[in-house]
Amino acid sequence: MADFSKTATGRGYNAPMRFEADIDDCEVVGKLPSDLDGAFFRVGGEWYYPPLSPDDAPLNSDGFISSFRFKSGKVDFHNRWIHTHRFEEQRKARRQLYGNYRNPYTDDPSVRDPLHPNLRTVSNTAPVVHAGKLFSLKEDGLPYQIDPNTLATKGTWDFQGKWKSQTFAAHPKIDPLTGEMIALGYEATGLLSDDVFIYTIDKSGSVKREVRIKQPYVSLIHDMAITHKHIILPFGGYVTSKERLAEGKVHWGWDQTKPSYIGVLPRDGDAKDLRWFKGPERCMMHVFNAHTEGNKVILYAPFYDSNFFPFFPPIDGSPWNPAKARAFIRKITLDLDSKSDGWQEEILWPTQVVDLGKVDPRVVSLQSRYLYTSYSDASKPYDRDASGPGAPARTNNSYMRFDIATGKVESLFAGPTHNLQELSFVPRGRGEEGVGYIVGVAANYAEMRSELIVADAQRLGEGEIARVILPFRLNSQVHGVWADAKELPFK
Ligand code: V55
Ligand code: FE
Repeated sequence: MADFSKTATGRGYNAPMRFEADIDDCEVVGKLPSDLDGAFFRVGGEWYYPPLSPDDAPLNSDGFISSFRFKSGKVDFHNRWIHTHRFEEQRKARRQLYGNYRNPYTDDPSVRDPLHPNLRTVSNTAPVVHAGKLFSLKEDGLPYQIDPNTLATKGTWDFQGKWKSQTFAAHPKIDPLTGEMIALGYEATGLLSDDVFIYTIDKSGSVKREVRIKQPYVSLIHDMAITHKHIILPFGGYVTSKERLAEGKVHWGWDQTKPSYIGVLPRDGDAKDLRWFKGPERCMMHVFNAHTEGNKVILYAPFYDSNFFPFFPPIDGSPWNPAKARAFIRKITLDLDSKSDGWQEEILWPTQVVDLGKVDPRVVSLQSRYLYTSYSDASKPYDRDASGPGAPARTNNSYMRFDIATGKVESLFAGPTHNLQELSFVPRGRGEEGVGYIVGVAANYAEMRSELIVADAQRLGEGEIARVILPFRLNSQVHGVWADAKELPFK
């Protein structure tokens, strides 16, 4: 029942591991900083059973969470499946029951779930920590609350019944000044609906505001940004329809004729105060940060020129174009005084980057100086021959810090058989932006194992401080987050 040999990632580095692990006092090369007290949580997908169809998207794999708990210069590791409704159902049936990515019409006939997206979510996208709780998120369902010590799944969370959207997108933003979490759900009133609900949740975790808006067309609003005054809603290109779901396709296809949009909503405003700006074909997945300057909103984001995901193919039948799936560090200016509905865009650095960016969480919503992500430094070696099966043609071999003030990049090369996943920022000290650590997982294709890199965020050019060695491969991460010991009830 669990034959993975016919799936794209059935063998080699990305083959599913399908086991949970606990390692006390992991192997460390170098010396972990003794002031690291907290945990790095990472969420991604791992197929428990192979997908029913070869056309399914890898983003439909079952949610899987890991933690690296740092304390007193030591680190413990844990790994767990997220026990979603659907995970439990397939485990009971001892086979895959659920069909294509966000298409309930492709489920096994034995699935009798009502058409509520929450029963289908795999919760495989991002961890978030707010008001003393840890959650795992995916944009098609509600958050699942996770025990930060054991990683056991505690069930879905609807904010004491005050979260009315059926969905909760994976990239809420936490305002470092107020402790509020701004979050949204799209397709909020059901599959294919154009309703978007936007919430402000106060620092104690209670819903304080709700704004209900309509989207110009139904599309994934994957990420969002906040400033001290505005909520920013970028989306574009991906489309869905009743017809494509009836045909059994994955939820999204790419429509190159569709404009991109960026919504700007005042944080204290209502639906009538929302302004949509319109732009060219763009795949708007993740943001770095945004701030408001007078009557302008400045957004830094590594958007792609066009469709990044080959498994959400163009709806016109044309082949996916890798040459346009390139992300750059973009500065987007939205002028609220302007009569036009366009925006200004500037590419700040000529080299392509990975669209998984971070800033120091203490400057979210404020003017920031540093942007962090990874990229493929072509001047560095890649030993493909020493890398095992499953190693890609090109790797993301370096972390980078981009200095907005000077345009300078400082980078850290992870190694000749290494591919970096998303990094996270660990704040340290009294609040000065950029003071802290960078942590993130690297795939080591030669050793067929995962390694966690710990680096000084102000000294990337000097190389890492320490590397945590796991004796096995980790699933591929989508997103991760650092939680300080004070933020969660750690044992
Ligand atoms: C993304 C990830 C998703 C998804 C939609 O990175 C978009 C973008 C891991 O799931 O469902
Ligand atoms: Fe994301």
